[in-house]
Amino acid sequence: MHRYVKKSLVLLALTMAVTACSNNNTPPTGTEKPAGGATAEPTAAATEKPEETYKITGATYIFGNPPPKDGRGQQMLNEKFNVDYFAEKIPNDNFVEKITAMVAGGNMPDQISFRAANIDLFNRWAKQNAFLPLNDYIEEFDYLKEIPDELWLPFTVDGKIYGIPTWSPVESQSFMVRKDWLDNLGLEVPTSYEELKEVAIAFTNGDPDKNGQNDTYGLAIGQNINPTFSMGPYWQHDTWYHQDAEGNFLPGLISDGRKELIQFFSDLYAEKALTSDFAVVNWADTNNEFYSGKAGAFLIAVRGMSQDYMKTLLEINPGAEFVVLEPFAAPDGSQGFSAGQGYGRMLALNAKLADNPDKVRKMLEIHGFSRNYYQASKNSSDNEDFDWFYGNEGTGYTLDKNNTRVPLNEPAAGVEPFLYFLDSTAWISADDDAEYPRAYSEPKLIEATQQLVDINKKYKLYYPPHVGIISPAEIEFGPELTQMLMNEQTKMITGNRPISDWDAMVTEYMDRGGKKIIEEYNAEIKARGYSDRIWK
Ligand SMILES: [Ca+2]
Repeated sequence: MHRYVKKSLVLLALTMAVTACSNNNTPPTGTEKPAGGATAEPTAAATEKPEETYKITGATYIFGNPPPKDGRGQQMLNEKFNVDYFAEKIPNDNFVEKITAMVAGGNMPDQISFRAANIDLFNRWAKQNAFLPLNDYIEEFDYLKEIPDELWLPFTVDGKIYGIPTWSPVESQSFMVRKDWLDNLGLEVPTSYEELKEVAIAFTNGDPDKNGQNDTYGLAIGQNINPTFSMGPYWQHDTWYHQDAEGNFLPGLISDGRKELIQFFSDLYAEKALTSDFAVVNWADTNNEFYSGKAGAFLIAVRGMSQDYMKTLLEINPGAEFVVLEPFAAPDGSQGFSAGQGYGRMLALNAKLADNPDKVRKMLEIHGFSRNYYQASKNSSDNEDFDWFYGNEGTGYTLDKNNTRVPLNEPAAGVEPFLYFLDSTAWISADDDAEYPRAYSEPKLIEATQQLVDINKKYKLYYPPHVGIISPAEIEFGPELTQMLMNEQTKMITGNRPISDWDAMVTEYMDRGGKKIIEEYNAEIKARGYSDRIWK
């Protein structure tokens, strides 16, 4: 009872403090710095004493150089939240070594923001109770309540949630096809592998660029059978979609869907309708096959596309047009793509904070603020949180004619507060517009990106059960087995091993550790409570 009352008061105080911060347009006192007023008078009255100035330590990784220790942005952060806050930004190359020394030596800071790739370390330390369970706090903070259930799964151990995911797109990639080539040959946009095969062969034999030369082909593909050309999780090699007779999920790389896809590639290889020396072509050269106007189909993602590559292609083929493929209907009736893993990093808090819940709340308040999403097309210095975060218009940034924020300083100057947060990745919720096409200026790339965004809206995404699980057997055998499967499947595509050997290949995988990997993954999947496939 006592505890409940105290918690309510603190919550009330917190709400009022936050309100005082965000409604700076009506400062009753006329002071210059209402945003610094985390200890506004009503708060003090309600809690009987001014808010404590917490010292908050943290560690994360950085590519490039960290900002200077006591820059303007750091001082602004400390003032605004009434804290002594420090996020150590460790160069990425040393990050794992350094946090391992911290945690193993009992010197974990108050919080660590991990890379998604560190999920094995995260899992190990979560199981060793190094982190604070966050379940109760999630109910208190709107920014945490906004995170969908499936994105908590990777950070959940025995029902306790130890990590907060940072946003990364769930939107799937797809594949774009040269629409001008389809039109030149009178072909429709393919909606199945059978149709895609016809298109790829026609692109190889039908002179789709109408230059009178036999100089084009279908699919651009490189070593390790990349990109995947998987048109749904049924065919996807790096997801867990198929299930065995007992209901255990299986890795896509040994699935029936993958076998169909390898047969498809094998058929195209025989027709010279995919990159002929793909087994030894690296990623840059695979890109070049498409962006030099030779191949007619290649990968597209919602972000991270190279505008320079696209410009190169448009110089060679000014009339190039692109159509993005919708997912194909699978033999089991499903139609849609797999969701991206949906997190780029995760935040964990030190278990020792269990006896200091108010400090935890302060940390979460700051973390929540750092995740505010400012939609680029609506950038405005009138938005006081935006203006503050980026160091004030005229000092930290200006807005160009497209309303895009242009920084006025190098990060090394330490002018902007956002540099000093442990993490400054905005959380873009399902209801927000991520405005992916705004990343580009080339109209045809903008248009293709918009097609992919629209397709992602049109179909449900599959949320696979394995995300975030790294089993001991996977660590021991996984990389070698994956390479073995890639090599054998490459041989099957090029005709050096018959596809009728598929079952023998799967048996070899199972015997060399695959069986153990599948058992361990499924034990974790069951412990998470994931049973029926999640599409949403
Ligand atoms: Ca030609």
